[in-house]
Amino acid sequence: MVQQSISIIRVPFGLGAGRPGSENGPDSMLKFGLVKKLQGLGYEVEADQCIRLPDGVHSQAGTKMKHFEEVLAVSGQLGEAVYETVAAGHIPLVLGGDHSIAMGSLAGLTRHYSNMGVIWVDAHSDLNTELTSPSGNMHGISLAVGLGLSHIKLRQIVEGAIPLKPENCVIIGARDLDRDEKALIRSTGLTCFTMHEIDRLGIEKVVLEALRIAGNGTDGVHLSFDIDSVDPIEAPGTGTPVRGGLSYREAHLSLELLSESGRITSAEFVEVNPLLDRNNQTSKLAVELIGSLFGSRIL
Ligand code: EXY
Ligand code: MN
Ligand code: MN
Ligand code: MN
Repeated sequence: MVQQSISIIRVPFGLGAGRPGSENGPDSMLKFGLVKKLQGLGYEVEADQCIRLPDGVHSQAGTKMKHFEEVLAVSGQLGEAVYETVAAGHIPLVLGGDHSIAMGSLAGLTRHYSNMGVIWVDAHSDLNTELTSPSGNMHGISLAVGLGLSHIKLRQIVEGAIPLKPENCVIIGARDLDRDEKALIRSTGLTCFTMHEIDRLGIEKVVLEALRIAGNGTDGVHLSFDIDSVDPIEAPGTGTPVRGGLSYREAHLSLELLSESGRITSAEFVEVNPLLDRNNQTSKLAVELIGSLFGSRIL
């Protein structure tokens, strides 16, 4: 990590997902020792920012994308908070909440960074658009919005935000892709290391290559970590689990390598759903993984 002061931004919002519960993610990660862990690693930590759905925002019944207005409203608030945080010289650590909030993170960050790389660790690619989404859930379109491939533009969420460049975006851990997402990945030149590539190349090679791609000519690299990238045996508490994910050690090594690179300038951890968890093991795992990203090591 490049700076020594972390500003945690809680986003207790889950309407972008298909199942309730991820709105409880931020408090659960704090409850299981996140602040103490980061302080123990030598960081100054602020955790007072909390982004809530503004009053009076309601979705139009009958529209294909569910809770569209609420997602845009939360993303706008989050985007401003992330922008202020990074402009003030703190590392934004966003805690979700479902993955639709990434639209806000990306909007706020691209207002600050003129050339930002993204490493998207996820069982999914979140590359559907309003036209292709099979579920109407907004958490399945957030990277498409970030890349400017959706009708929703980042600049509508935060003034001055700009689209990501596919040549600086990397997905790691994908294993559940829709037909239209596969077509988009092939046509945009974005790099996608599915679990097949991870099995064949090994996670170290994949992460180092992801860092080269996301760091190539960029002035910031954002990590968007969806906990469903980890195998459901280790991370059952999430709304769209998919078998055959990252092992416990693959997840930790990924974050240890990202940490050692010194290139990660912001991060978000999303889709932790305590209502679906087993003995809070997913919340506890998320706290451990964030610790690895910020320097925790075995020895
Ligand atoms: N591709 C499916 C959809 O678009 O509805 C599933 C998306 C799941 C998204 C989760 C957050 O990663
Ligand atoms: Mn401050
Ligand atoms: Mn996701
Ligand atoms: Mn996912």
